[in-house]
Amino acid sequence: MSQHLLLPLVVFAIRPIPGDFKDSAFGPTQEQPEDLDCGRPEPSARIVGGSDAQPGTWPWQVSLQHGGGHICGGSLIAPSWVLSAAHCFVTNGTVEPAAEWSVLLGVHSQDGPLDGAHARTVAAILVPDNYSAVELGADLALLRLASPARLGPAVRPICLPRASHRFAHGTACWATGWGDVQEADPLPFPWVLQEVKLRLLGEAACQCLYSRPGPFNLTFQLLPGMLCAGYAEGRRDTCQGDSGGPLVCEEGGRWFQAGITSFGFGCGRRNRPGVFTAVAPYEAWIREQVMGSEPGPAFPTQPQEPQSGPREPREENCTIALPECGKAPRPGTWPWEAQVMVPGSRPCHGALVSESWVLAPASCFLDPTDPDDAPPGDLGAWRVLLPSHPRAERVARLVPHENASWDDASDLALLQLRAPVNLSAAPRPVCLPHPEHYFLPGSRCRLARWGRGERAPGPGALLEAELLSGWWCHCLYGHQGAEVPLPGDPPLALCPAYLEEEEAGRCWNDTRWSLLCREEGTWFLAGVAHLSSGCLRPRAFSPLHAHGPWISHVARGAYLEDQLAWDWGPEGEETETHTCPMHTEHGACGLRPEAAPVEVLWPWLAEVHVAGDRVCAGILVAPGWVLAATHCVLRPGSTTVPHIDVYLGRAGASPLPQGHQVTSAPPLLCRTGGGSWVLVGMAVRGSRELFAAVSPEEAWISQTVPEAHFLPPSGSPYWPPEGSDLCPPDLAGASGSPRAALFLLLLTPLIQG
Ligand code: 4AZ
Repeated sequence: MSQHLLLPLVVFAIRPIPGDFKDSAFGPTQEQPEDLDCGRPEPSARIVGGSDAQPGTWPWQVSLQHGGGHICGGSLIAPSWVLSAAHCFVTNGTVEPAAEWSVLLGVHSQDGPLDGAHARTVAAILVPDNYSAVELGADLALLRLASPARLGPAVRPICLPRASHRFAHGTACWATGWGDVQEADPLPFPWVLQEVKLRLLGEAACQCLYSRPGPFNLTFQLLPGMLCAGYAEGRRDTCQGDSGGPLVCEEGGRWFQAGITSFGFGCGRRNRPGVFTAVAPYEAWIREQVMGSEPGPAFPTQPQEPQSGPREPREENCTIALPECGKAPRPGTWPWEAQVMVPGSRPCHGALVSESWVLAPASCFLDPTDPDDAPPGDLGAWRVLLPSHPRAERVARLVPHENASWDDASDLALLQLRAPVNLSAAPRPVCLPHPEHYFLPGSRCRLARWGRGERAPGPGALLEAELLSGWWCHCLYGHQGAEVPLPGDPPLALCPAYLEEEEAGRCWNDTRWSLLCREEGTWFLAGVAHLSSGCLRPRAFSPLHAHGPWISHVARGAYLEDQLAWDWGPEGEETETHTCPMHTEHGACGLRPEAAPVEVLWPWLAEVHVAGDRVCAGILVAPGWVLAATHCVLRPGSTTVPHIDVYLGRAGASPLPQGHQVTSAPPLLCRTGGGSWVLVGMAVRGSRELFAAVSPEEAWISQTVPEAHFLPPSGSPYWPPEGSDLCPPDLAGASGSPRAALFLLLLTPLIQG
């Protein structure tokens, strides 16, 4: 074969013109000695889920360099021509100057030169006129080299398919490149060229996969001139940095380039195969661009008998692509629940995230207060118990998160099992969210045991929870003036509302939970509770989104799953930018969760039970203080303070005991422009409609309760447009309105648990 490659250029000059080329079908006996030999690597011996290529296996693979680094892949199609993707070179509709690019040929590892490796500058970059954006097709480009490549064992051209060439669905082809090995996970040093075997998918199958639920309202229309390759289950794929590189298929002992790596949704995701520019439909365009250049690319005739894959398009559907993670036969029995048994300590609860890896809090195994605490060396005695799995699994490796010892939100470790377990109905891994996953307010969630925490006490062991609005939770735990992140940005915290702690009236400080949220019947590990959230309720859970890349980097093959539900209604409340209101060390004041069980709708409302028979409304103004109307607390003429009980977090939720008399003392709350609620007035004795303004009492209240928060002048209530029946403006000034007679109740520590 090598003698063909070393043919002198003059022989190429008498090569048949492309139109006549179809007769020169290749094959050992039919080959014309004067043809540019293509698609034959020297016999010899990122890609996501691939492996290191052997040197010389893919001699047409080139690296396109810009600013001194690898940007895209490409393929050598003729000594002076490289085929790549348009999107590598087009910015804001303009093709970048060719002079800024160079081409590395014959490279195996980007670290060092190989025999025969060399570089060429680029003389011209040609992009089809109808290219505008990757998802609209025509994503291909031709690069004319300033001088021809030196062909040799490490540098050879690939064969191009004619327009009539048909690659059968199901054919196993290969994609190559130096791209990322996972989303946001670059190929590590020494950057050895990666190869991955991908199956060609039929148009219907690809469209069907891309129509399956995904984040937001993802829709994608496969267009003519595109082809898909990969697997419904994901895992093997091209990724960022592979773009422009070739997808090649062997037919009759020769390699043809079927596609150019173009795009996809993420990398290696289930139901999201890679999308390639199909090369065959662009035969005419390529010939037109290279016209007059000798030797030009070779378009050998397709062999009559393809060696792999059926010729006829197979009818394909995509029903097999359902998630394999996160399916639980019934809530509360979790097939991913893992217990890590370390001799001498209580079992540590974690979650199975793939056949070989368990995620658990690092603090189960490391002392979080001692950053120098070395991970335990002897894992030999550790065992992992999994549901419906008779054997206790051994642990091969413990990988703590790099920030585990100082950052609560990163209190995570991955444990690798010595041997992978067989996945079935149980054990089965939980699904993990990608970084842009957005758990919708109102999502049905559950709390599950996590770490060494005790089982939650009390009767409500099911621990059902409902996710509250992201904006509310972000502001409760965030800082005053903080901007609420848009969906997709990892939120600071996830706040689920659940009843158990509220009912028990105390805070289970030593109980740790993970937060599981369900989408379309599939459970995701959405977050884990950190201990430091104290007793501020609802508790904050650290979202797991941000850790997806770390988990999949360590535990290759962890089940990161696309968002399966995304429709949050027409208002798009969560997509609006918000700024967090007034904030104290106890959280933001005046925030009312939008989607919440009724008892937390007015989270500052207190039931004040006086002398066992009267009930009136109080307002929580600081963690230890409730404000109530004097007439509610004291009998007329009496100065003796009766016995008072205050109930929080249940206002209006529970029926009052027989014989209780409800004393009328409703508070008046108004909403500020910033979205927080402010106490404006307290009802005067005997009225439900007439309110005494609270603001004249500011000095007295703030003297008694320094933690109470008063809105600064700029934060005055937002007066709705005329005609609205909310908060009439004359109440704000309070002049002429009755004086409030108020009582501040100092609470006993019961409230803090
Ligand atoms: C990219 O950004 C890219 N998984 C290339 C291929 C794929 C996704 C992204 C397909 O260059």
